Amino acid sequence: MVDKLIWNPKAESMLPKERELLQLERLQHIVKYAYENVPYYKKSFDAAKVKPSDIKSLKDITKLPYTSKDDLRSAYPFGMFAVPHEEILEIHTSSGTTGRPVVVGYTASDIELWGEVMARALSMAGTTKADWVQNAYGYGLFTGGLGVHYGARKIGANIIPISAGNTKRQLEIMRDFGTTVLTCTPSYTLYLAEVAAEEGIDLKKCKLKAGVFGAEMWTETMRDEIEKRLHLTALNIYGLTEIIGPGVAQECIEKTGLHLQEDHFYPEIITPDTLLPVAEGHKGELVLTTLTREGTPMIRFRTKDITGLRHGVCKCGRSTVKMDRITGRSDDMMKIRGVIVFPSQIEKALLEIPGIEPHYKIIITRPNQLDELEVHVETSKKLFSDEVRHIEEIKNNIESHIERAIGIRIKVTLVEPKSIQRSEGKAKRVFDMRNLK
Ligand code: DLL
Repeated sequence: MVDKLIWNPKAESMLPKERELLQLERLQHIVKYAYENVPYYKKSFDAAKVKPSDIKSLKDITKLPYTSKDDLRSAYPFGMFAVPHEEILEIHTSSGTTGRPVVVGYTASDIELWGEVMARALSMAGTTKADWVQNAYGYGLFTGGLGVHYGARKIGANIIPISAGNTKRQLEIMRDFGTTVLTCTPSYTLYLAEVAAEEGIDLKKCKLKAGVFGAEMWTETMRDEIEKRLHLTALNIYGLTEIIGPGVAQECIEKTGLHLQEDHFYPEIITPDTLLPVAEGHKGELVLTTLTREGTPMIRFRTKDITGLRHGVCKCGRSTVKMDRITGRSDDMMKIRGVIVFPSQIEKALLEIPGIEPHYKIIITRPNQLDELEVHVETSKKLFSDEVRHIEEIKNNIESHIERAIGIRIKVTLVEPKSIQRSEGKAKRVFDMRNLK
């Protein structure tokens, strides 16, 4: 049973008018602070001919220039820092798979803020002092491990700081210590369930009640799969290194969107092409401004994540704006023969088919100047040992199902159970071979 807990009712259930006043006060402060302490912002505001004193209402935020990941990379390593190094307590970096990593710094007050938003997030999953939180996000420069750690510590829960990996040990600890809250990437949960079955560990008999899963894209169908296999309530957590790490937004047990901690992070949704705001409820790219960060304040950071926002009071009692599940990134959008396709559409379509395992990879190639998309998908053991004719039928069925979902026919290859590499952290599912040529 997941309790309905609100960690900070004053902040999370505030009247919208009251919150807007607080946001404006904080926005005016952070814009002036960034302008005066980070040369990058002085330069970019001056170039856009905007001064901190021009921010008279929340809408005036649109006068400010955007900040992109490339801007942050150019400032490598410490160009975005607003305080001297003596005041920085901790450093984190984005994974930096392409190019230089983004470096962010946390002052004592930023660490306090991180603990606060993460305590709010874990409370949405019913976490109390009485819980055992098995934290299987990686500790280190990645923000997942320490972010959850600070939140669980603030709540006073028992933290099992196991970090990512060591799957057999994770399961033994889960069973022997009586873990109640599991935190890791959604893809890792499926691997845990798979190894549990091999090791004869009955997850039904474990004490798991909730999971706080994020750091990568996942779908509603994946949630159903995880809940069925791990016997817990699976909730979505969102965040990014540039803003704070995990804790920017989190789902409550109503599962109707992620509450965004908007007294600390101010959200906007824009159309990536025109950079203009979209209407309430419509999807676009999320842009975030940190209202209270001291170490590395971010003004209008373009996250590239695609989502929509909805205002209103939730059944849980929180009044914070709700963000839809992320359906893709404006930069992982695939354009196949002129059609825009997001990996999440493929995942959703795949998992609707019985006998298909939630393990897949998407491969993009360009054999004759034309993009080709191929999906490798694992089948269940039973299905794989079936007659060739039957397998061919299933393959055609999947191809047609995906075609109905995305509008074009792509190639599907059924592969042996367990042949697709499992991940302990963020799963890599899209392989764009076009860049390798
Ligand atoms: O992934 C922070 C985090 C740790 C979030 C643990 C949740 C749990 P980065 O490594 O900087 O930070 O990656 C940030 O991951 O811009 C999204 O594209 C993606 N992402 C994060 N959470 C979700 C989610 C952490 N719930 C990038 N759904 C973001 C979809 C997510 N994508």
